[in-house]
Amino acid sequence: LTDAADRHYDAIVVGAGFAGLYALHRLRADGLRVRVLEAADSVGGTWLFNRYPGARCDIESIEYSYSFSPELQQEWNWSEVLPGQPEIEAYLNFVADRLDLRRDIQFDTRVVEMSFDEADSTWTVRTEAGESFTAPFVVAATGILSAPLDPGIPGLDTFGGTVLFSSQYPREGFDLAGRRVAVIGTGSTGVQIIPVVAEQAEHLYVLQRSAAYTLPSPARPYEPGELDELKANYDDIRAAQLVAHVGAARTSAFSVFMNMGGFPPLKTATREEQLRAIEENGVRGALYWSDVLSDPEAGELATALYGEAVALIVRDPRTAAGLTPTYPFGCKRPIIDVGYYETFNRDNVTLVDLRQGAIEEITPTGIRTGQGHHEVDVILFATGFDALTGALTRIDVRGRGGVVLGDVWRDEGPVAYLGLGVAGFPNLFLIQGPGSPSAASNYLATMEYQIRWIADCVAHLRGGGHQTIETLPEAQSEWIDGVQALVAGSVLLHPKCDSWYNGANVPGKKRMYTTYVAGVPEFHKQCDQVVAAGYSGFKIS
Ligand code: NA7
Repeated sequence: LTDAADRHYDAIVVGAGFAGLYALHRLRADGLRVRVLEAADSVGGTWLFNRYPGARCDIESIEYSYSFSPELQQEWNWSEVLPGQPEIEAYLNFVADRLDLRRDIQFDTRVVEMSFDEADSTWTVRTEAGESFTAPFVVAATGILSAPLDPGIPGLDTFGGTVLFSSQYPREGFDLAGRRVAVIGTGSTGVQIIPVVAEQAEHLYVLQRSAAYTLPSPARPYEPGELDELKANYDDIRAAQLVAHVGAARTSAFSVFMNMGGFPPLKTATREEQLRAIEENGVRGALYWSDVLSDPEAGELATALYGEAVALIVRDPRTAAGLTPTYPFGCKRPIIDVGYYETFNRDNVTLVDLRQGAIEEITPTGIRTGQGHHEVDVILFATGFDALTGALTRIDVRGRGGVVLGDVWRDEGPVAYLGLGVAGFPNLFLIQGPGSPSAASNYLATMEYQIRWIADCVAHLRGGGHQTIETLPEAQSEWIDGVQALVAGSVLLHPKCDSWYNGANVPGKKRMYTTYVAGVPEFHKQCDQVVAAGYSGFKIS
């Protein structure tokens, strides 16, 4: 251990994923002494841990990448439109090397406690190994989907086979050949895993609690020369990205679902027109009508038609019915897939629709549901995350008066101002925290914006001889109320929609929708205005 003076920094960044790496680079460029603390042994964050078979981004590589450096943009070559996990991990390693970031990152260092000392306006950050670091500023680059959800199924510790988590998949991979595998979870992750595992496993049981709406993915390799052409126009691509509602103007899960304008309403379509739509367009034909999101009755018709479209692909009628959602389309994050429904036509794949009988327990040899016992060798959990807040509630974060951030979020729900600051926690900056566009956008667009915002703010404070910036409680309440007003009356608040979007996927978490849906450009404008008004809504001391 070095002595205390050596462990005092101008800023501490927690996490070395996309956000942490850029925060380090940007703050260091301003002359700050920065230390990044990272639990893993390498860079990558979410894209290091989620190395499960089939892991792939659902936003185009040239937009889901750093925009701050023309050199990085030109030097890195993406091979695919929607990049796979290995390529993103390699990209982040390239960036870390190219910008010489590793010298300021301490790996294998899990932060367990952060407390703010009011006497000297300093954060003390403690690690699992007992080290402590101090700094006036902390950037929590801890990720929005980085705290895996414990599925809490009784008997898991008695299981004699192998337990895998999609979000902690073994680095060396895992040979599934000849094994009976259960995948639990059919969100974006499960839908990606299932077709790949089906090809490897002897038998795959898909344990599904809620059926997904998923549309065919536009994933493909770039054509020869295509990337060069895109790179030649990178300035235009980035400019278009920044004015796009979701922070991505090109191919993405959002574009697949949003390019539905210009179609007639489903409610007035004849039966022949409805059937023709699904025969010609598959599942997409059930959803692309203009009234599906705005009119609940049209939404119900669309769900039924979606089931008919699934039944055109999946041969076994019972399986097709099991794959039909029972909640409205549009209230969970869009999912795109590669051969998902076709997978259920394989002889070695069985759908276990948990709506017909839930999981009761895990036994030494498998999983017991209300429908019987399924003998398996491997259980692979793709059960999601304690999103947005989970990474920070797992750290003992104490602000003014020793108030614990986890307690605030438990009692008030996930609150923050501009997704950046929480009242009572001075000089602690969140990235894409509650009330930011996070889930409804390309994470990278606002992440980069926020880090520039934070760096400028820190420079402003240091330049003016100020010690702290702190969210005002009334500004926070007003912001969160505004965020919720944006979705009032929309399908996003439908009571049947339990998801990480509203916290309902985590037992005991306050159900609250805190994603900003007025769009990335508007969000950035609002944050700019706060600065122009002298950091309105914050108290600077
Ligand atoms: P999600 O979207 O939260 O999906 C988790 C899935 O796991 C979902 O199908 C859940 O069913 C299911 N789940 C969770 N707990 C259980 C238990 N105990 N038993 C059975 N099934 C369970 O997480 P993902 O990782 O797929 O995706 C997260 C985001 O990452 C995604 O939106 C993209 O932005 C990238 P449920 O629907 O709750 O009934």
